[in-house]
Amino acid sequence: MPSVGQDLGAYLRQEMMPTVWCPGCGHGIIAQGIAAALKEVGTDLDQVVVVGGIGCSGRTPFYMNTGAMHTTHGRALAFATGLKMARPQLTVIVAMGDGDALAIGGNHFIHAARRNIDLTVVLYNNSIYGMTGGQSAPTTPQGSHSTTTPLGSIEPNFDAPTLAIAAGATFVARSTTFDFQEMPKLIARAIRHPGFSMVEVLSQCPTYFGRLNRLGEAPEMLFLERDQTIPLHDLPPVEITREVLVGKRPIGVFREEAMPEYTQRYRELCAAAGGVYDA
Ligand SMILES: Cc1ncc(C[n+]2csc(CCOP(=O)(O)OP(=O)(O)O)c2C)c(N)n1
Ligand code: SF4
Repeated sequence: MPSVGQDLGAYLRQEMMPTVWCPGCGHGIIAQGIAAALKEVGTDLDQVVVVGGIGCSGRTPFYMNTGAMHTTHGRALAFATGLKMARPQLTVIVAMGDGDALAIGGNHFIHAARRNIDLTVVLYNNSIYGMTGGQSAPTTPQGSHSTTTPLGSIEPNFDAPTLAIAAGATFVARSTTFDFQEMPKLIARAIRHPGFSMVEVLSQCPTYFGRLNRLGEAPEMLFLERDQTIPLHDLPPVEITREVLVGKRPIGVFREEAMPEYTQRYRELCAAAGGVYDA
């Protein structure tokens, strides 16, 4: 069973510690979750590449004992797509902030999902732009404070799983840093899934989101994650937007479906055309 807190030394670059993350940041819990998921899946680490964009979350590849790509803000999926097309045998995990994935990189996100290319996005959702000082993101809940919404955001926020499913992602799940036992299992399932997979992990940024919204320190924020979410299987089987019924965000697996995968279809196309796809 994968679990944060077990011995994950072989999966992390010890020489890069300590991390740049603030004390209490949820990003370290998610990075450990990815490490635990890799241990569970058992893939040779030489065959794994973790790709990151820019942002606090984008630092993740620095700490994983795998291949690493540190790319540009919002473009992590474009780099990951190129890598997967060139080397389809690799396991490619994309560590993305909510701003990275759904703001500047929103277009890459929906089109990677639409293609059903075999990439695993781990979406670090701390409801804010962390690295640049707490600006609002498309995930900032309506009414919440950020440095760019000092009176409270007037915009509705994106629901990442709904967006991913609508775009065509074939494995879609949500977890939290509070659920540190369950979260690596979902990431492991996503890695095993042969298609575009996304696990959104609700994470705490005590430095900006917590402070600007007076939510307390990291432990209080973790308890809020617990109190503001509900396991999917505890909900009535209606639409994904059922969170409006209970005022809580569902956690669990929203979609898991086998569909033709992009690099596979590309290989078949090349073969049918008599060409060579030699990756
Ligand atoms: C093209 C471009 N625009 C803007 C920036 C500045 N920038 C760096 S990180 C960041 C936001 C990071 O927020 P998020 O992606 O949510 O990640 P977090 O830091 O919260 O983990 C921004 C706007 C940049 N690096 N590149
Ligand atoms: S600014 Fe927020 S997201 Fe960035 S390291 Fe600090 S706590 Fe984490």
